[in-house]
Amino acid sequence: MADARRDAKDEQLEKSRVSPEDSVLTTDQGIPVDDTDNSLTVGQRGPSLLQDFILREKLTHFDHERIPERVVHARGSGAYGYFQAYDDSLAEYTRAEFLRDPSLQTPVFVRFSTVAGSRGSADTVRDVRGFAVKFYTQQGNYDLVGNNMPVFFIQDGIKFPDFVHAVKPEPHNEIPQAQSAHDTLWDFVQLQPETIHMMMWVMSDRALPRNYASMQGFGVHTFRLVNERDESTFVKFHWKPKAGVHSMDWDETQKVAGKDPDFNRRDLWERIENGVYPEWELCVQLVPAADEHKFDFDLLDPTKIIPEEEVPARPVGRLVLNRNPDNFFAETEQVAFCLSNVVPGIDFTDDPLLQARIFSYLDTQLIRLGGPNFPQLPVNKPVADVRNHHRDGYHQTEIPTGRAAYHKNSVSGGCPALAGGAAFRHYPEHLDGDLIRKRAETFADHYSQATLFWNSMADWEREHIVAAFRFELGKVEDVSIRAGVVGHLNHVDHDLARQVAEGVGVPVPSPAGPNHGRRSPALSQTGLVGDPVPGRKIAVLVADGSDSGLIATVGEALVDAGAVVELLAAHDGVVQAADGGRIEVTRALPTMSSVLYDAILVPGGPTAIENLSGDGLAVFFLTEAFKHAKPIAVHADAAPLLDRAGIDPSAPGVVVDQGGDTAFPTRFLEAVRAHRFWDREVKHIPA
Ligand code: HDE
Repeated sequence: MADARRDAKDEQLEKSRVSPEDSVLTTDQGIPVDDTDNSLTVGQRGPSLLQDFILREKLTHFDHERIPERVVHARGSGAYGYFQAYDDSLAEYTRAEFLRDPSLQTPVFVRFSTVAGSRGSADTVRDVRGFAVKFYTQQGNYDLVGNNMPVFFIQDGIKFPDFVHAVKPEPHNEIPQAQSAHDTLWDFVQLQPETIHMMMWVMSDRALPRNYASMQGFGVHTFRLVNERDESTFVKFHWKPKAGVHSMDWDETQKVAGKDPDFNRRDLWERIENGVYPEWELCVQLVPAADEHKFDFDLLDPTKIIPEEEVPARPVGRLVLNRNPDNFFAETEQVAFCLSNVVPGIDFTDDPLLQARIFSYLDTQLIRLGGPNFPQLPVNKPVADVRNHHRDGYHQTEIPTGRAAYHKNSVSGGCPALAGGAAFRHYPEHLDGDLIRKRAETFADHYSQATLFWNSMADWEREHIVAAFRFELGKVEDVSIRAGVVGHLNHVDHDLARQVAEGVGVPVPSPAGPNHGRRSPALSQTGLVGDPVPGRKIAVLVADGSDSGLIATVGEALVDAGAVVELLAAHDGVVQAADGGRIEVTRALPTMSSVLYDAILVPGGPTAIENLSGDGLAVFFLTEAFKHAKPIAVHADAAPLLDRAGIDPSAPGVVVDQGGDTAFPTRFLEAVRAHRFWDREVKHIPA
């Protein structure tokens, strides 16, 4: 079978790749250089010379290395892959070939990101994640620039600068970095209730993804699919991860931010290097044009979902990420997503947030990438032919030949000729109205869907949401802002408002009205388990005297299921197994932490257990993993160690091998598949 990673985009990129192999150091002009360590000086201790073009070129290039980071979504990581439609079932709705022709494997580049933090901020902060996909289709580039949450903070793009200024570090002291827990954000929220639905999502575990591979993605806006007859169907795009939707514990994310700020980036990179390719299903919710007004919300309002129980999300294709970029700056930093990049068969709606985005992305690339030729950068270049009369500008890297840079022309034989039937045609929407500056009345309900979200959560999800509001508002200094937010939560659900109010020391408001009681089970992570095992990291705690038999059998079962198994001991090198054999240590305990792993295995061997029980790092490792609701598998010998770590061996997710239990590896694997045991009682655990 042909290597799916060698596609048209990769072949195109190959022409831009420059390898250092078998090369000699030169200047940018190709002049060979034999000393890049010493500048040209007068005598050994004399001044440097202006004529030292080697020094000047090196410094000048360095001085100009930085470009502006993205205004939002500055921190991100990307990868290449492909998209393939399952069948031709969308052919009746859209002219977009990549969506309707199952024989096409369309190359893609995907960039995941956090929103608020700077380029060097930590991955695991409480934030929305960007999920931007560039499809290099044969009809031109299509960019689906989405998030991992299906709604947004605001309804109209004109509010975006206000919102971003509120969530970013405060302007007087540039504090806090990559955090939403500060006064200006929550002040914005209390004064702009359209944010409330999105704030429910941001306070939920969706804002703490375990990895990019287990995040859902959403196009957020309602778009249009347009067919050959110029008929339009409304569409919402969803990405559903094969690995399920999984999150981390809030305490854990904060620790990971220090232990490994690149946690999500590293995970994506390692998965792809290890051949555990992240995969998503593209699903669409289709709404016939005639049904535009049949919902109790406005389809054009980006603070609303279409509940999947009302309009099912129908799977139409598969996205696979299978190749890491060669160079972070050249590819991941310079990739330029633009909402205006649509292909024939996909079109916009009048969603006022979307309308502003169609302008904003192209605009931002012009300053970020320094001019109008950024689509020529290798990562941005379409695999479709590009021919037009645009000329010149900074960084023109192509050499357009011929005399005519205008249309119509006769000197170039009229070329490039107009595209005819294959051309992009805007959906011929009929519009009629007065110019007004006023929010649509159909956008006025800010609470019903926030309530729907709350009602749809499992108990543990609700507990996490309450804890998140308490944490965030607890950091807000102005108590009137806390009370203002609680006032809005009271319209979402009185019990939610009460719990938050009690946590942040503001009065509990009297009930604002009954909860409508509706639920959308598709919103809870409980039902989105998937298969999270491939790529998962399992720590095996070993010491002199460990039973290597159990390590082998359980390790094999885990590795067969795609997990990564690492053996941790007090020191690097080897430890001696109970049977006198050698156990190779993968990493020394002091360099790692439980928060970097998904599950823990402690093999038996009384001496090893005694050794581990005397090692504070090993004991804390277990205590902390237990606190973070992770699966823990131990041999029965480990009882004293569990005791020291404050772990109840009968707690959910603690798998004990009484000795010779052949089902033990399977039982542990099932626990790893379950991801976390959120119902575990951990209040008394100090970690
Ligand atoms: Fe963005 N957004 N955004 N945004 N956005 C940017 O474009 C903007 C919005 C999203 O990996 C910027 O290239 C406006 C919604 C992602 O490179 C900028 C509005 C959604 C990324 C910009 C929105 C997003 C961006 C900054 C309101 C989810 C990262 C740098 C009208 C559906 C793309 C850049 C990447 C990036 C503007 C709202 C997602 C400034 C004006 C809604 C994933 O152009």
